[in-house]
Amino acid sequence: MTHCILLGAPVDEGQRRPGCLMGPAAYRTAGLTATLAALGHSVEDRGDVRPAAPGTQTCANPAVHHLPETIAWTDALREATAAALTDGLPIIMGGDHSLALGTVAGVAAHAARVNRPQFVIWLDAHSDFHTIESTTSGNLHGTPMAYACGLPGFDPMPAFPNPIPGANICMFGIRSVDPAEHAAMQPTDITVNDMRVLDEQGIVAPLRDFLNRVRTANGLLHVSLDVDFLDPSIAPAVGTTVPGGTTFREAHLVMELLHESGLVTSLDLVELNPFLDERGRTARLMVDLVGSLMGRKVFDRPTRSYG
Ligand code: 4U7
Ligand code: MN
Ligand code: MN
Ligand code: MN
Repeated sequence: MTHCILLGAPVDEGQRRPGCLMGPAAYRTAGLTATLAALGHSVEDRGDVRPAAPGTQTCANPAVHHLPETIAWTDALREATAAALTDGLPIIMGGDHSLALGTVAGVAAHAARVNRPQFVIWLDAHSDFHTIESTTSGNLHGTPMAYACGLPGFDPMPAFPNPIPGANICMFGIRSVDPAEHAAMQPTDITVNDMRVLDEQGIVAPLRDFLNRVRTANGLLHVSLDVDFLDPSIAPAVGTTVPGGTTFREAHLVMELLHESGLVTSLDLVELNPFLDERGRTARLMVDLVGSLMGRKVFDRPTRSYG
């Protein structure tokens, strides 16, 4: 059984639709602690992370907003995530996806400390591969993957500790990539399983390939789950809806296979905007997905060779 550490990250500054700051309260209300406890895990809710007062950093891109606030969140979440990793499995309850600037930096810092390679699985409609210089929306929730890869163009931010090689990153659910992101990803070794790949091959084979690589390398595996990975018809509580997302069963299957792999060491839950939800259904679906990730199943089966 696992010691799960809940960290609230009510980050709203990385995009322009107020409401993601209500995410941690919605996960608590939807019963995340009880769900994990019912599966036999111990749960420690460390409350909401509190950033320091923002500084005065600026950048050349006039579209960018809330840069000092984002840097303050990045610093606070990097430290809180790295600290939690020494004690258990951190589950970061967001908050918009700019929080991953901090959480992924925290897992990378921990990986360097324990001398193991860091892997990331990015479940999202978007590649989030803008830099502070390239973003045209100015919404920094579209940047964390490029930051984690150590791309230039993040000057006002703290340097990313120990950038993650593209070969250690696997994306699923992708169906919205801006031209600048596409160009920036081209030279990398990131595995981009866009929706076309899932339609043709299903989700099992590409996921198994990646999990086998994580296992062979004895890597740490961070999962970043953006609500818009899911089709908006089942998960409406998100600011950036993109049609053609994953189904209920595809999403649960990813979580079930991740559980069977035994490889997951940290998890982000991001982009839930409870203000846009329908009677809590998206929050409950996200909590149920965490249940599958942490071992809920209908029947016990002998563990198969799914990575
Ligand atoms: B999310 C976008 F233009 N690429 O940069 C941008 F399409 O965390 C969207 O994945 C970013 O939800 C979405 O604003 C960030 C847009
Ligand atoms: Mn995202
Ligand atoms: Mn997204
Ligand atoms: Mn979004």
